[in-house]
Amino acid sequence: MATIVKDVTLKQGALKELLMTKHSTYLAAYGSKKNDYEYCMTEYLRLSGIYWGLTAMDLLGQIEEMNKDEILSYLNSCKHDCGGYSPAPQHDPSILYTLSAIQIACIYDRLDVIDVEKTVEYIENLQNENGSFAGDKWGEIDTRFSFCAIASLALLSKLKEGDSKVDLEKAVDFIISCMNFDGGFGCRPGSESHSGQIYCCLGALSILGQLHRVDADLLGWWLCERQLPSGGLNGRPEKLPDVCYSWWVLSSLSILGKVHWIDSKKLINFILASQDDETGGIADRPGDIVDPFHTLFGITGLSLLGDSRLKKVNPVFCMPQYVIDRVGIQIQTLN
Ligand code: GRG
Repeated sequence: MATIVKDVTLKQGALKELLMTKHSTYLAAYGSKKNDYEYCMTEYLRLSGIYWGLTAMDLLGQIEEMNKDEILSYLNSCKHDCGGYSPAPQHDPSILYTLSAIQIACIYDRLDVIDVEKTVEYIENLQNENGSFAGDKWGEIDTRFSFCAIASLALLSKLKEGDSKVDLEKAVDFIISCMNFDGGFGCRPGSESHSGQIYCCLGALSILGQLHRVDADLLGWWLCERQLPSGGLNGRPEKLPDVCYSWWVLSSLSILGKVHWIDSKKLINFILASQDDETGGIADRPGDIVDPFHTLFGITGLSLLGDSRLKKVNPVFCMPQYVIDRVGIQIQTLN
């Protein structure tokens, strides 16, 4: 039976230039339109949204255009007594937004705004007996949360023996138990491989220096099969391409030392064709509506592919490399 390849076609005359100024204008304006429908509807992920915008602006060399005092005061308003952070005030804290909070504080070199001891305690309390992590007090388990826990501890410089009660060995064992026959990883043991989860698992293993437990060739092959004739990447077989996989797939290949296994020129064309030359910003695919999430991952994808106009991004933390250097973290990569 023939396989049907779901894909899009890039238009003749599609954009071929990175619209740096348009993107920074779009991102800087995003936070100032607080009454917009779209802004109100995305409150439930606000703190991550701020991290996406701030990181993209920093990579574009425009971080000064962001309102630092407003951002740090908002960050503080999302802090809970338990040490966790919520996406917005009066929402429940979760490990997802706790990582975003720490990332924002690190980018601004203001880790002093975090109550490190409390936040480490929050993370410790989310670990289960089998090494997995819950995302919040409601208990859902997902390898995304394992990544958030490990990355948060790393950024807080709390990964050394005795720094926390987190059982790192068990954390690694749980991640490995989510590895599939195709070399990829899912959200829980037995779940389908998905590029987003693969990024999380490889990222956590890289931070903990455990990449030898991965079948790099098998996984690298699965990841480079995500590239479609349009040049865009999908997140798993038989799915449409999406600019965000220029991050989830490419960062994973970067950790494995295999970025050259995909056709970078075609991927660059796909990302550039997904820009909006009127509003600025990048969409999931050409012709769709732009948003800060896809704008960040288009830019980070281009940075990983070596676009010299952008600052270098770290493939594990999805933060500017100079910030990771300043914190003093050394990640493991292969080759
Ligand atoms: C520091 C960048 C960073 C992340 C923190 C939250 C997290 C850790 C990672 C998320 C990884 C993930 C699961 C990404 C995938 C997101 C996504 C576009 C999911 C869509 O899934 P489907 O099934 O889409 O709706 P497909 O493309 O499979 O149809």
